[in-house]
Amino acid sequence: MSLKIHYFPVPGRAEVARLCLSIGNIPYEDVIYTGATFGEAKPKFPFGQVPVLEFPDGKMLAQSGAIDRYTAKLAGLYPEDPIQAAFADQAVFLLNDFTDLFSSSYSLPLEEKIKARQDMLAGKGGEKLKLLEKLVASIGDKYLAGAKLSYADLALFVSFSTMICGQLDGIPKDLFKNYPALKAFRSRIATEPGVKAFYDKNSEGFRAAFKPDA
Ligand SMILES: N[C@@H](CCC(=O)N[C@@H](CS)C(=O)NCC(=O)O)C(=O)O
Repeated sequence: MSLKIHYFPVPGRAEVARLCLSIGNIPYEDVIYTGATFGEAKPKFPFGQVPVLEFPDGKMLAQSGAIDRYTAKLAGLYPEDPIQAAFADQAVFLLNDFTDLFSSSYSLPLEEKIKARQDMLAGKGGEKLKLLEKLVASIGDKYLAGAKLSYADLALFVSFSTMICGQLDGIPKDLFKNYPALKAFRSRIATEPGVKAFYDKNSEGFRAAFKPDA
């Protein structure tokens, strides 16, 4: 019996954990839901939402932030040095400040969604992207926390790749044209051997944009 990740057939909030387990060579199984099968399964999840990580004994862990850190620790992708761990978390929390700005737009009708996202990118979202650009520029061609890849690099990579996939209404594929450090960082993390191996095997849908040259 291996770990199971319960989620939808998209990268979304499950992708960092999938990448961590894959890079760490830790066996896991994806349990994928459609709208209808999720409705049936919803009551069995701790907080009625996914992603959920199910342990071999049937225990279930919810909240992507907890799942990401746990799987990163299993895979050696959560820094052991408390200071580096804090810097990894700092980058992820700044990223969350940006992605949280999107959450209310998902349920809007198409035209309102596009407008809300464009306004957000021109306002508060743009301010967060500038902060992310500054942070990523400060590490040069290194990693966000210490001398090696961590879950923070993966979290930013997943989020940035999703943003430029061209399938999110109101978010242009060239979002990073004015953010050269973010663009270069995304491409660089895509070439990390474990990341590249994962997307060589998984390149459908949104994941076509998770390649180095996307
Ligand atoms: N804070 C939670 C949010 C989880 C969440 O919003 N999950 C969504 C999918 S991305 C969900 O399950 N939506 C269906 C529902 O709420 O019924 C996390 O990060 O795991």
